Amino acid sequence: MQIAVLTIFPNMFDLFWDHGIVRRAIAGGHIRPDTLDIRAFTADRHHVTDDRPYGGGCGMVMKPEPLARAIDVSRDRIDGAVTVLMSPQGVKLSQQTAEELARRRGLIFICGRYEGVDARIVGRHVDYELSIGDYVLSGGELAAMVAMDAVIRLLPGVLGGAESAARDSFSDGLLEHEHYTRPREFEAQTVPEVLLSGNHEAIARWRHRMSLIETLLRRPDLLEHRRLDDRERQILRQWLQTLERILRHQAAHRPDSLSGRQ
Ligand code: 9D3
Repeated sequence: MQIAVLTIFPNMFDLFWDHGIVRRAIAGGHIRPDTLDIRAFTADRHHVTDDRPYGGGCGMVMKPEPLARAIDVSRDRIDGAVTVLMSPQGVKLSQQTAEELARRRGLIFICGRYEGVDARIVGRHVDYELSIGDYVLSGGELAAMVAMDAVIRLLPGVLGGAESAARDSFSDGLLEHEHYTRPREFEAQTVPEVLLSGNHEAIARWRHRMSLIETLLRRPDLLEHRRLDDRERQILRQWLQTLERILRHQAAHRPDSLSGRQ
């Protein structure tokens, strides 16, 4: 996959391309990155990329002409590319969007700065408008790195066999179970006995239970939107029974509070 990034801060991407899985993806020929400096597509002596907003107001707007030229050049270099504008007004990035982008032949990321980019760029030259969440960044660069990282690790062959197998079995809508490594005892806390047992089936069952309870406690919204299998439903029913037993005991001890008042 060819990936172009359009930015006025191309150096910000040097470290991103040069580390970890992203670097491996480049070395393995899975992605071909291309960082383009929007400033290089300006036509004026001072290489100006922003201008004052029509209608007044504070802040500056990214000029359309350099961006349009940079997008055209990127499109010529990458056939079948879609353009992705990183912006606070965008659709929130999700794993599903990352999977969709990972199926494209090429991607062109546009990193906004200032108050935003001229609306005529968004209307005519942008296929996706993506945000990475409801908080304010200083520009689209870090957001583009987040989106690219999510996409790149999904490309076939980028993750090692074990890593991608783990992903297939467990990116299925549950949070991960907790993890332990040596030593067996750390700050007076021991590793759960089952993990030392060597019983792989028992370990798998324990991890599944832990994933389910972590998800229930921290992200109940994930369980509501997910199909539970038979075992998961049984685990939840058991917890429900335990909770009901506890509440019945409470009611028995405090008959006055049976009315359901909170
Ligand atoms: C004061 C109004 N702000 C709009 C919500 C102005 C504004 C804030 C931040 C305009 C641009 C920016 C720069 N942010 C991004 O370019 C950005 C972003 C973000 O701020 N949060 C989450 N995702 C993204 S993607 C790009």
